[in-house]
Amino acid sequence: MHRELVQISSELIKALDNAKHVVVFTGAGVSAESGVSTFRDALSGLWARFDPMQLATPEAFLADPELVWGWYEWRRQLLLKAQPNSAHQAIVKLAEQVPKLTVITQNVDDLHERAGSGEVLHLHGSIFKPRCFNCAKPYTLAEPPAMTHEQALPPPLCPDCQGMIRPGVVWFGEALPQAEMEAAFTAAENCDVLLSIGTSGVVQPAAQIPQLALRSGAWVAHINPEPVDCQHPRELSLVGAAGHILPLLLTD
Ligand code: BJW
Repeated sequence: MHRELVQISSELIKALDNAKHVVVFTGAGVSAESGVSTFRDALSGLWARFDPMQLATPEAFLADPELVWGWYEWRRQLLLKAQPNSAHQAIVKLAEQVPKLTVITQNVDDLHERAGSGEVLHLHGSIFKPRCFNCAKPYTLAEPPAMTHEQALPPPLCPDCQGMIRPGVVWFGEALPQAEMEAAFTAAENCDVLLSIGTSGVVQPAAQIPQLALRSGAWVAHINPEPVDCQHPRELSLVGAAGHILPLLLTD
């Protein structure tokens, strides 16, 4: 057991050693060390510069499709250049050290998959799976245009119905994908340890997942540079960057 972690919690390490099923629940913070902006960090988060209601709702898209599509194409271009970091890689190694591990992410990037995680439950969709706003048919995107900054771009049109192509993400006011939600809630109810990594825990219904695991008897550890207020005896806050803390949880 790593000395730094013994000081943090030997109980968590014991729970991990005995766990039959571990859930890893991630938010934007797990990709921060890959250079991907979070949403709500006061200085560097996307929402410090943009109003979420102007960019991440279906109403915003219909009101100004070029603004919204251009913003997502800019982010897609950045994500294509980003690489998985040591947090994504530690999750892959952890999966080799426990009998069963489920990755649930709120992220629309594919960095877990590119690090080598198998099945990943994407609760808020994927920026790489656009579809028609009108008929929902999936659309294959070309490389994003070279952009040096966010810029307005007209969305492509659906070859079948001429509807506008939209990003394959879940916007505010939209339902989460049902199969992923059900699988995520079932995993949270049946795991022994849940690691909640790099999420502010404010967006519903995903934010219920750690509480669901706690109520079902699991240990829950929050990994975040900001301390997380813990109310439950089986809940811990491991303060630090995911890329630093997660490798400490691995068996040497
Ligand atoms: C690090 C780090 C490092 C930094 N290492 N950590 C109940 C009450 C109130 C409101 C609602 C409610 N139920 C529903 C709502 C409305 C709404 C909601 O939750 N609003 C609240 C914000 C008030 N929810 C919805 O609308 C959801 N839909 C819904 O409920 O539908 C109901 C319905 C049912 C049936 C039919 C129709 C409707 C949908 C929510 C969709 C969220 N979408 C977004 C945008 C996705 C597209 C895009 O990428 O643009 O998803 S919003 C944004 O927030 C994104 C994220 O996945 C999500 C969560 O953010 P996350 O990941 O936690 O990031 P941050 O930035 O908040 O936090 C980063 C953390 O990392 C910080 O803590 C840092 O400290 C930390 N960190 N560096 C570790 N190195």
